[in-house]
Amino acid sequence: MSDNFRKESTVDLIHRIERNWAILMSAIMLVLVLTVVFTGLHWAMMPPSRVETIRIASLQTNSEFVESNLGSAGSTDGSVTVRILAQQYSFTPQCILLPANTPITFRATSADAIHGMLVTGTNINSMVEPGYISTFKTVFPRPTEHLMPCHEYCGTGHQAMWAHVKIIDRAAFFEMLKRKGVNGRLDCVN
Ligand SMILES: [Cu+2]
Repeated sequence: MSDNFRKESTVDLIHRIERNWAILMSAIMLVLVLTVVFTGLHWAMMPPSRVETIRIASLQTNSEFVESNLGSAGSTDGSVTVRILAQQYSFTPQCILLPANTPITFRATSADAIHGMLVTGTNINSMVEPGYISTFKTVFPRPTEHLMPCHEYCGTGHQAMWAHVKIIDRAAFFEMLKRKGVNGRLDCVN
């Protein structure tokens, strides 16, 4: 009788422990899902919207990421597209120049390892992978400056890999772009 009672209580104990772990695991999963929902809605945190591939072999000879095409370019609809190339251990351009109050499209890719692109104080945060183009659309509300560090460990020089993002007055930006001509590309050096 007492043996039987002990067996049952051991089974009950195991069930209770298993149930408690199941509750704990469910709670952890719920917290993680709610974190994703909260950061998505409240901070507009989201993965880059689509997957676009690019051939690495011709990246710097025959693609939109050739050196002369890097930097900020104007579009006929008044928006600006900035193309950025990440490679060990720098971004090109080193200082990105953009206008305030203008729709901006970031297009970035890597020539070697996996890098990251994070514009501090904004929701721009993306991996930059060889063979893929990371795209991000945004509007900067006012002239200011941001740091843009690489946030994916990419090798021994990783900690020195960062760029500046300089936002200037819209009219001044387009005045500079006009002086560069139709295929003009801007960065802070111009
Ligand atoms: Cu890097």
